Amino acid sequence: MEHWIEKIDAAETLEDLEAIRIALFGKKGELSKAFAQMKNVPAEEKPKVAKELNQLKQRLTKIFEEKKERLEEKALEEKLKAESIDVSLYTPRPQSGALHPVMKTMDKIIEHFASLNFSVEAGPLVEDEFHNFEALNLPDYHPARDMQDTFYFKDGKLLRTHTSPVQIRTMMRQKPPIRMICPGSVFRRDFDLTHTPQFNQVEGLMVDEKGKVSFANLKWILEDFLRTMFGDVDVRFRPSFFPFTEPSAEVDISCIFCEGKGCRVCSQTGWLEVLGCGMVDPNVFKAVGYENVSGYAFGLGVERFAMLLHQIPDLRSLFEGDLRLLEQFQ
Ligand code: 2U9
Repeated sequence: MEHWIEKIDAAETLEDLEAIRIALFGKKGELSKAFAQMKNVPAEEKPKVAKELNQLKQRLTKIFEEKKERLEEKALEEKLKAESIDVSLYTPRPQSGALHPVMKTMDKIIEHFASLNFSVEAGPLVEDEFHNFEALNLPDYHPARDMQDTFYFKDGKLLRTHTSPVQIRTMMRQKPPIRMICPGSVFRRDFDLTHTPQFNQVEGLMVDEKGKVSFANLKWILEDFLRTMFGDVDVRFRPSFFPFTEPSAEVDISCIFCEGKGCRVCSQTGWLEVLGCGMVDPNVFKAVGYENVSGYAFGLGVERFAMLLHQIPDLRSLFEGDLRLLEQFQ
């Protein structure tokens, strides 16, 4: 039986030890066989042999249990080692998202006007000819209503070409005074280096009793806004024409790249065109049933603002979804 002590000692794993347990202590194991042999031992020797056999069993059991304990400790140690987490190890940071520069710009514009108590309004992207054109003094022979310029549906509805129908809907829903902006997507059949079929506008509208809203108010509001957006710039108003405003103006800021000296971005003029505006045409007020009111309106393209603010040279990069652009705005 002494060889079992060597075997137990040589066991390297709990599996080795389990095989020994079965072969030595199992029902058909070596010890059971030895006890079974007791029937062949002469009666007078039985107490002595039985005593020796029991002592042997106790000794082997003790050695076995001690070995088992050591192997269990070793297995636990190995398991802990394998499962341990090194908190000092370098792990790459999870990629965090970023707001698209167009949305960042939109938020900045909205925040400015919201701080002046302008409400922020929204409306449907799919519009009808009345809200998108007729009510805005765009007669049906106007080129903007051509299939060439507007996305029409078969039922005569269309994708709004500006956010102005939101102002029409707001005026038809509410009484003056109105002080609102409407940011959102607009759609035009135009696709080249400087135009995309979908882009974003923010338009503004202020309406109150006749005489209460003047071109001077419009000038102040826009100069204040443009200096919030672009810093210490000069602002100039150039007479222009829009069907929905009279008088109308286009608004320029002194070039933020060359400070008005003349460069490639401003085509050597020293000025950058950023806005259109004017006093709301009386025909627009007639269309929504307003009387004895005056008001101003303005409109801007958000992509153009984003490009100027972040010095993005190519409009198309704003629409490509390239993560390398977004990563620069984290
Ligand atoms: C109502 C009445 C008047 C909104 C206006 C402009 C001038 C304008 C352009 C800027 C760049 C469009 O995105 S762009 O191409 N917009 O120049 N928008 S006045 O006038 C309105 C709007 C609604 C009821």
